[in-house]
Amino acid sequence: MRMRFDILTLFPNMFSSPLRESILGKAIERGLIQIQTINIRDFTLDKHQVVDDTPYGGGQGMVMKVEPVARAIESVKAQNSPVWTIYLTPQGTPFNQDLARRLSTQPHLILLCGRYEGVDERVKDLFVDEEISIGDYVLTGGELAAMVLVDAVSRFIPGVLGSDRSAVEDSFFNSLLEYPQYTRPFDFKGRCVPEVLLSGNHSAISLWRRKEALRRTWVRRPDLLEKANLSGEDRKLLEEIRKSNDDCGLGNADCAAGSSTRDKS
Ligand code: 4GX
Repeated sequence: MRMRFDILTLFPNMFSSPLRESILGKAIERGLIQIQTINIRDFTLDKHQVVDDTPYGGGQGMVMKVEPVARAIESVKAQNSPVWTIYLTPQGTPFNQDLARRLSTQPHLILLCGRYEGVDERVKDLFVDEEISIGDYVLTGGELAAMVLVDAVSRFIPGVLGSDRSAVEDSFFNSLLEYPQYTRPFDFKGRCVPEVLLSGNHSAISLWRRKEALRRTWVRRPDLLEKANLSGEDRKLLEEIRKSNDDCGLGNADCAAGSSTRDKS
């Protein structure tokens, strides 16, 4: 069951490259997701294709007119199938991984991208099911926010990340930040890979990774630790972290000696 995204925008060209490269590009090729852009300007009826107008009551800027947006949304809905309509706005519900997962269960989303001072309020009253914000900052339009949403939601569609991976296993999903990752070379400008990762001792590696994930979360995002599902072992590791004067795993004390022999190449 492929998931469909219809993106309503005044700038459809913005979407051509970002959503068609790499993982999402392959997901489209394989028919797992379908992304269509619809130019709201194509739904104007006047000669000059006007999509905005001055606000009633006065004030700065322009407001997107209700009729072209309404006609664009109705043209998508006319192809029947149930659809959930989202408006991207700083006034919306904060977007997060849980919301991305919930939206991934919808078969068809309409993403409405506002420009200027936003859309006429009656668009939201009559056509929008949910308002979503990707964060507390102001963009020049909803397009980048829509791309963020499509990307994060698509990762939950089975097969999009490939058969051996799923977004459900991501550690953010379990409320912890990720542990540090390394690849070759072993020694880069005197900064070495932690020895435990070369030990071949899988239980020691797992323990180290869990501890570094906990350490990072404790240092950078203590708010996530409150919500995390911590085991007794996790609490013990956190106690060690609190007691130690470690510097987030960035210490590289034993780097110099014999490093070249440790390169896997
Ligand atoms: N998360 N923007 C919407 C137009 C606008 C202006 C005022 C309503 C009121 C954004 C965000 C975001 C910029 C999209 C302004 N709409 N969207 N646009 N942050 O900043 O989603």
